[in-house]
This record gives sequence, structure tokens and C-alpha cells, in this order.
Amino acid sequence: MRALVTGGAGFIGANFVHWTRAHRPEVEIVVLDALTYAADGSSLGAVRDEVELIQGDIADSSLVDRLVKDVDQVFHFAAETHNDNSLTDPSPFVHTNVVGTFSLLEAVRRHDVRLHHVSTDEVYGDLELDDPERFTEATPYNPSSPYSATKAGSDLLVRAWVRSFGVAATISNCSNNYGPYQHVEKFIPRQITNVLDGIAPKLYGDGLNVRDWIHVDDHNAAVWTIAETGRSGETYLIGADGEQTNRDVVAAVLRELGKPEDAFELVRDRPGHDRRYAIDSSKLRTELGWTPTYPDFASGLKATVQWYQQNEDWWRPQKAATEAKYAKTQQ
Ligand code: NAD
Ligand code: TDX
Repeated sequence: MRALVTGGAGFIGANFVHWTRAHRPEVEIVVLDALTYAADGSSLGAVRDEVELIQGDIADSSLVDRLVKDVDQVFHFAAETHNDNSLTDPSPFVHTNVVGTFSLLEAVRRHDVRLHHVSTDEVYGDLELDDPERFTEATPYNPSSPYSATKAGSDLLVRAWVRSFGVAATISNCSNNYGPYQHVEKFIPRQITNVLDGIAPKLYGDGLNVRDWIHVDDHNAAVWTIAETGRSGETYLIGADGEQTNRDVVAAVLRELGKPEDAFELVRDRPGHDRRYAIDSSKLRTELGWTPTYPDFASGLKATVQWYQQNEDWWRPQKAATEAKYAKTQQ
């Protein structure tokens, strides 16, 4: 099989390439990535020479057409992904997430190539802290931020191309990922690297928002399961029962780095901040037999803290510019 991986130099995409080299060594991989601020070619590490890396925009339809024509499957990870950035400037989110997905859909339609579209649980909006329900595939779309609205738009485009044009595509909506190679703008790497730099972790609002954490390798194993055994046109939710308040995550990071658990700072809240996400992944587990392999969030987080301690060369170049950006919004 020859596969096109969009966004393969970003956090989840690079981990997907590593996972694929380790578990599906027969697959030939072409990575298409615009190498935005969020990408780092070095995240591909030892497998960099085993894949073809093309720098380009997924909205460039002639480039995309040329690449899609020669593959059997597209794994579509490329996106603008940070909610806070989407509140400052939504424009690249519309371009990449909506127009870029449209360009890929037209190419897979022309060449009859199967697509797996990687999306997020944020398309469903949020839940109250005490709501006994979790998101399922039947939950109505109700996105809150420009980021999640553009991801919702991209999901709906995929569904329409399946129904109207018979494109073969699957969709997954996953909860919050953590693990190596995640940009320091995101919550967990930001707090780990803050503590390593002697800065207090910054919690938005009251710090009681809840996210449902999953290790990036469990996400990527699920993406393969869906691409190989999922039914075309279906959506599958991916989650590992990892609900945590942001305060509890920060306390665990501080504990891991030998600091008092209350050594954090409450800062300005994110406008429109979703309160809680929670995934019911029964469909994926019962229909396709997927289960997460990381035993619990605590051990996965410990390994992630160690990875950032040992890989300062990887994150240091991004740190100052990221914090300067946050300083402008008092976060
Ligand atoms: P990321 O920001 O780390 O990486 C995104 C990658 O896409 C980068 O390498 C970037 O250069 C590339 N890219 C951006 N615009 C592009 C364009 N126009 N053309 C080509 N490449 C472009 O993001 P991530 O966290 O790895 O997320 C990957 C996917 O997974 C996204 O679709 C995101 O919505 C989805 N997702 C992420 C999470 C999470 O917790 N991080 C959870 C669920 C779903
Ligand atoms: O410094 C911070 N302090 C803080 O309290 C940052 C950066 C975040 N937060 C809070 C906001 C959220 O409640 O932590 C939580 C997680 O924040 P992010 O890492 O920005 O993730 P989130 O907004 O939940 O979105 C993530 O998960 C779903 C990814 O960035 C998305 O790409 C994915 O779709």
C-alpha cells in the first residue's frame, strides 16, 4: 500500500508515521505538509529518510491531485489546530481546514482513492461538569470556536462527498491527545516546559474545565483500525476514558517535577471556553474491537514529562515565541 499522510510533520501526524513504520513496515509513506509554525521536520527523527516529505499546501489542488493520483489511501491530519490562535485570527483555519479538505476530497473523488479524515470531539460543543452523558456518534454538532467550527465544516464536507459522489471515506473524532512532539502552545507541553523554566503553570479561568485525555499512540492505532476495518461513510469516536480537570493535570505535572501541587497561577479565561469533553467510544470498541493500550493517564503523563525533560533541543526553539504570544492576551 502507498499512503499519503497530510500533516505528517505535526504532532499526531509525525507520531502516526512512527507508528506506521513500526507496525505496518510494508506501507510506503508520502507526507504532505506545509511546514507551518506547528510543524517540525525533526519530529520524524529516525524515520525521516524512510518517507517522502513534500512541503506544500493541501489547498493547492494541482499538487494534491498529482500526489493523490499515485496512492491507495489518504490519511488526512493536516489542519490549523490551536483554539487560542483561532480566536486571534480565524483566517488560516478556514483556508486549511475547510478549503484544504475540499481540495483533498475533489482529488480522492477524481482518482477513486480512499480517505480517512481525522477530526475532533470539539465539533460536538461541550458538556456540563455534572452531565451523566458523554458524546456519541449521534450527538448533534454544536461547535464553539472558529477552530471547531471549521473542523465541523470539514466533517460535513466529507459526509456530503460520500453521499453525493460515492467517495470512500471514514471519519474519526478523537478526544485530547498527549505524548511526544506536541507543540509547546498546547496545554500539557506548555505546563511541563513552564515548570522546567521555573515559570508557574497557567490555568485558564477556574481551572476546573475537563478534557478526556488519550495517548497519541492509542489514537493512531485506532485510526489504522478504522481505515482497515471501518465501513465507508461511518464516523467513529475515539477515546480512552481519560477525563481529568485541568487542575488535576497541572497538579500531576508539578508532582512529577518535584514542586508543590498548588504552585500554579490562574489567568484570563479563554473566550467561549468549552467546559467539558467526554467520549463514549463503544462503537469503535464493539464493532471494530479496538481498545487503548496505555494502562492509565498517570503513567502516560509521567512518560511524557520525561520526554520533554530529555528533549529540550526539540522544544526550546519554539518556547520564547509561544510565551510572547500568550503574554499579549494575558494568558
Ligand atoms: P498540529 O498543529 O501539531 O499539526 C498540524 C500539521 O498540519 C502541521 O505539521 C502543519 O504544518 C500542517 N499543516 C497546517 N496547515 C497545512 C496546510 N495548509 N497544508 C499542509 N499541511 C498543513 O496538529 P495535531 O495536534 O497533530 O492535529 C492533527 C489532526 O488531529 C488535526 O486534524 C486535528 O484537528 C486532529 N485532532 C487533534 C487532537 C489533539 O488533541 N491534538 C485531537 C483530536 C483531533
Ligand atoms: O495554558 C493553558 N492553560 C489552560 O488552562 C492552555 C494552553 C490551555 N488551558 C486549558 C484550555 C483547555 O481547557 O487546557 C485545556 C486544553 O487546552 P488545549 O491544549 O489548547 O486543547 P483544547 O482546546 O482542548 O483542544 C485540543 O483538543 C482537541 C487540541 O488543541 C485540538 O486540536 C483538538 O481538536
